[in-house]
Amino acid sequence: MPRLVVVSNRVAIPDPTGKGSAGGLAVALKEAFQAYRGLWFGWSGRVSAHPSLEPKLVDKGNVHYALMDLTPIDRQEYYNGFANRALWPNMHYRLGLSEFSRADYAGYLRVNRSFANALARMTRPDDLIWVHDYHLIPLAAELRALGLTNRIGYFHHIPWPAPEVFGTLPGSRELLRSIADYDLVGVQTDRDADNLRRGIVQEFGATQQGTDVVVLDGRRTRIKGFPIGIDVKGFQQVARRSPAHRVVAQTVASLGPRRLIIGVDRLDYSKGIPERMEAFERFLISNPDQRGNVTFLQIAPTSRSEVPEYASLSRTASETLGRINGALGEPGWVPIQYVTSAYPRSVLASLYKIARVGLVTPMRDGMNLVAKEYVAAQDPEDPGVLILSKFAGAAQQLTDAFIVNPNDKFEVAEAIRDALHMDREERIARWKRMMKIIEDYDVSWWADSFLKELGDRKGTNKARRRV
Ligand code: ADQ
Repeated sequence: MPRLVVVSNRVAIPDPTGKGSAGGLAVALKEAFQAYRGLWFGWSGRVSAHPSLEPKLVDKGNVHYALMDLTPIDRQEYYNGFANRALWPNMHYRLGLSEFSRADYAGYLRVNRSFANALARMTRPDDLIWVHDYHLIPLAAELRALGLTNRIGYFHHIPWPAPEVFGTLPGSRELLRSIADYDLVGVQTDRDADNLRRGIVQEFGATQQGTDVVVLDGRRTRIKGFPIGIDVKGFQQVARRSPAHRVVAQTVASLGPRRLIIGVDRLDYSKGIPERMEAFERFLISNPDQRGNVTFLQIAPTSRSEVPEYASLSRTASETLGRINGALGEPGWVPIQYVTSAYPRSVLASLYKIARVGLVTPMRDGMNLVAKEYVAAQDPEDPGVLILSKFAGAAQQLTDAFIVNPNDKFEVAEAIRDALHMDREERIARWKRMMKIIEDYDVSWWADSFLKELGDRKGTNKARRRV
């Protein structure tokens, strides 16, 4: 069995107390690391003025962790700058928010190169290398330039936009070319895969072999959809135990007979949080009989607060909230409850279960795991209804949700009304069909199928592509 080497921007070391809420990728890779001996390489999350060029090594069970520190400038240019201010908005189709700077792009390439240098010294020829997400797109190109011929895979967690959109970003041509240094590239949906393959074919005149493979300068890269899933059993176990947590008890007490609508997202402009509040406002205006009978709880932990666009979003969300609650609230009833804390998974699971409607309306999202968690947490005898944006990758799979366009607040408001009125029989029928898909394509399926295909040596690229 080859060794599995995972590379991601942040590395999640298990909490020694076992109490901490494990990050998404840590949960996703747990079983894969049980099957393979593993190394997980990436940023420690720390900055230091003079970081070592060698990673700090930590051993936990059968996984070795290799942690790199960054300089403050690296963090600013690579992470806050190019990754989160240029690539992230571009890939979420928000061209007006994408801020390109040459210094940031140079910093992004520099960190990728220094990660590749450190990683190359630790790899063995038969290691399977699995790189994660948009922070590290050029990593394989850097590793190949150092002579590595390993099987290298990449999974892209966020949308891959149409070539016409991606092509507006300076540096996009070089990044697209570096995709061809991977053997296998996984994206969330078939549409993303098509966008990426089309980009490489259009930009470089690469040839396509069959549906999935592009060939550029004699190198074959397989590009296809591997929709990420959740740990269904683990999540359901957590949802079944109703925790005696203050937040759950207070939510139940404050609701009384009212029905709950829930939204759970990182505070990010891709998630459509102010737009969702306005859709709920529209619902209350169009359905005055519902005022005082429904509460919308939006949980939105602050993220990337060093990036100016996120500070601006935070202000917009608070202003929208204040305006709506001021205009429509009554003594004893606040229409929208808004909290910016992160909660343990058990609390989220209980809140999902209590909520009659899960409102998941991102403007764009690679997949959106909250949609799947909401469905998995429901009571099979009396499930709630999922309202889901057509622009979330999850909408390609969960076609039994109420699929909406989040740009149309009237459409979302109507979906809220219909969801609240849906009879139990229909709720159960839709829930069962969604649950089947969530179970069939859970997180083990995702990791297993990607790694199996990455390890498959048929059509292996023997030589490196270029100097
Ligand atoms: P995210 O943009 O972070 O992930 P999402 O898929 O919804 O989006 O995952 C968020 C995770 O954080 C969920 O597991 C959720 O439970 C958790 N979470 C959210 N709010 C929380 C809170 N207040 N407290 C605790 N936990 C909270 C990126 C892409 C997605 C893609 C994933 C995985 O943007 O499109 O689905 O990676 O590939």
